[in-house]
Amino acid sequence: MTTLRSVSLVGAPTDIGAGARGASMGPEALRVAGLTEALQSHGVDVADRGNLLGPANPWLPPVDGYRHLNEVTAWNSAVHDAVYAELKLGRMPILLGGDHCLGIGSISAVARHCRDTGKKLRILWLDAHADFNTSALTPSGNIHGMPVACLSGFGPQQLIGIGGKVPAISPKWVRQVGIRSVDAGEKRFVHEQDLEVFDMRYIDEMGMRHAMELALATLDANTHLHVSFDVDFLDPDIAPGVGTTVPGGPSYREAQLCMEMIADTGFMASLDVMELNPALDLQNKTAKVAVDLIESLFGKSTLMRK
Ligand code: Z70
Ligand code: MN
Ligand code: MN
Ligand code: MN
Repeated sequence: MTTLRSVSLVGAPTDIGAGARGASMGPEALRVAGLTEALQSHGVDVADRGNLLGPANPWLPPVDGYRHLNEVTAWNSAVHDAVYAELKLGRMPILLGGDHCLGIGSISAVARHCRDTGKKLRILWLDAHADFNTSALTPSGNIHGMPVACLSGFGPQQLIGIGGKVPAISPKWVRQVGIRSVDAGEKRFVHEQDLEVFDMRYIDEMGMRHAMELALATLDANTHLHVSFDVDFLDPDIAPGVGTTVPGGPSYREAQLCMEMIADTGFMASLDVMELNPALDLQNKTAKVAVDLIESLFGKSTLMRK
């Protein structure tokens, strides 16, 4: 087990890229649900760095296909710098979102760290959505629907340039799991760019185990595994507290298996926990489920395993 045992929590309290308000309260809800204590109970050294600062949400309509582009850029620059600094210290950053537009800052920092250290990067994108829209394809202008495209070099210069290299990643490094809501133009672009997607139809037919075996195939000791966990990946029955619930997601057991299989690789070196929306939650239920699943990412085990 080579998973880093020193983690840094970085809160990014904003809903600047989302279509609903409230993900800005996500970091505090995860803390209230006991994230630090849960990680410590598995022997993890936890440093809570508190919350990043950034512009307020002006809640304006999109301009040229982007909502709040300048504010999204400011937040992602702050996330990039914070995540990159933690990686340089040899710690595992856990980004507490905040909406999923912040995956641009987080993953561009991880990609930069991988260039510095000669590591291969694999990105596991756990989400109901592909987040592969562009300004021309988006039905909403919400940038939380665009981070995978931006990281792959399809987006506005001010966002795709964060982290110092365009594109920050190749779509070949991404595996998406749990996908069940993709816009029409976005779907064509996913196929054109040949993203590897294990959608819910695949999981229904083949099972979470097989999907994860393939999504985690060909990792080796030189791989940095980044997990970008959009809480709307989960079925709304267990995770109602997200801005965009999509029925038909992974059950509690399927999600646990997914996390346990990631833990078993020992290669996870950075993590995003995104889109938790306490304004839409029921007594912090979704935050508690998220903390429980994060524990499994750190090896909370069954009686059958050492
Ligand atoms: C839609 C869009 C999205 C999260 C919603 C929705 C995107 N494809 N992502 N909730 N996390 O507006 O681009
Ligand atoms: Mn490192
Ligand atoms: Mn997402
Ligand atoms: Mn989503």
